[in-house]
Amino acid sequence: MTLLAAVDLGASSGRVMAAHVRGDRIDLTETARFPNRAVNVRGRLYWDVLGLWSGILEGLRAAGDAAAIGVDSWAVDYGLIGHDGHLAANPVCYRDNRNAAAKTKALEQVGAADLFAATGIQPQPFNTIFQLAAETASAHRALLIPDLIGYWLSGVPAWEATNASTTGLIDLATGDWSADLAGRLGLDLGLLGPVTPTGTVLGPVLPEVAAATGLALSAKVVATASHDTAAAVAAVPYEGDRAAYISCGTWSLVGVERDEPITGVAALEAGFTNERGADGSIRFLRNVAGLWLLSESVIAWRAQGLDIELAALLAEAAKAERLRSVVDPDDGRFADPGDMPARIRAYCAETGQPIPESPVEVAACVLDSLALAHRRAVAALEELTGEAVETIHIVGGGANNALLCQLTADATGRPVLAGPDEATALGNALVQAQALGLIAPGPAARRAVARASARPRRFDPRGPETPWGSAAARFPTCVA
Ligand code: LFR
Repeated sequence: MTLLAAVDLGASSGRVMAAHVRGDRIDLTETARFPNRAVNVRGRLYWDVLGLWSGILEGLRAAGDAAAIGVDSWAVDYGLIGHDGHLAANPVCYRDNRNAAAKTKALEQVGAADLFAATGIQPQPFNTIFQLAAETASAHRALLIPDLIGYWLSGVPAWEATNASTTGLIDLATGDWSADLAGRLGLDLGLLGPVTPTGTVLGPVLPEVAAATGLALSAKVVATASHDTAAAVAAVPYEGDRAAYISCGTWSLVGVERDEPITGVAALEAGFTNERGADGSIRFLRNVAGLWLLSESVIAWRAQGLDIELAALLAEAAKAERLRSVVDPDDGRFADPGDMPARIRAYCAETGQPIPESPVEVAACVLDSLALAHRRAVAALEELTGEAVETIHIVGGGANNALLCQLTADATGRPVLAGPDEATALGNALVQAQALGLIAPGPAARRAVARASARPRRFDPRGPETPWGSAAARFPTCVA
């Protein structure tokens, strides 16, 4: 048995998992979980990266004698490092509003279709390319969040490939930073170093990290699939062909794996993106606003003094009238942190639907709406790839939300296989295990271990899809 530590940072919480590699399977135990939420200071949304670092050190201390550590997190955000090697500015959250104007300006210089054709990345305001265009601080290096943590752990700067692909600055043809795009947008490529192949062993932990955590000086830091979605997709326990995945947490990332990108205007307009997978494959997927709508609602209710218990709320929402009111989760108004129930009510009022008042009604509306958005994305996937989707794997925290899994099966008319819920940490550990030679290389060997490590729970559609089809047709923005 070999012990690895998987550090997995999400937009609402971070965790450290001890991964016990036992030949043909990996068992995970959580050693620390700590909250994460963007912090608003003078109108700018920051991440509390130092709070995360403290949580990581605590989790590593509790993990014991790990042979290696890998870090994954949400994509696109970065920390700036000065010439002295220290943090030069606090990382800004991708939901900060500095990006929208930068995106508009950049798209005037390089059209959306050209940008998409060159990089395969859906132009979204939060892409690193637009964040760098909006950046006011100057620095020596920009390190994406997992690379920043990896640098603090090992002293070695890296630009891991799966996460680098999400920046919107990697040329699809070369797999390297696009000097052309950087030149046209006036971005300093000197901030970025060579793209680091996924699974590179960066080196041992720094002595100060070993001292703070009790890790051995020989413990290695591995550049795992550091984009959380890439890590989750690396651990999908596919059981057959023609399966799509939904990596479901703050976001629902709905997609398939492919050998080749799809960069035509239809994919651009349908909101799809082509990110790098752990083995250099393409993760062709669409970002659907996910359980963020629910988690922000819970925060708003608790701030109002309501005593909300999530499991009880979901149990009631399961019994609520279905499809009473639905919203398009991807409507821009839901993107910023804030009072989600109020925004949902405003949307329903504007569209002439019954207004969800109680938390149960709001939760039912959110879950029906997410299931509909999953349906829309799966339909678009089939159309764009020309390949049928027969099964849907839901992985990540959303796999524990039985109601969402059932509604997704109902709305899409496809069986849903739910789990593993810790797909991201599992994928993180699987890629590390391969880098250390504990598991044979390649996706097939990795998926065999993923299958042995977690048995998915199956949800079959309960009835005809018809009501979902007509609910989707209620909105021009929500057509299936
Ligand atoms: C999911 C995720 C998505 C990315 C979004 C923003 O956690 O990494 O893949 O588009 O967060 O970084």
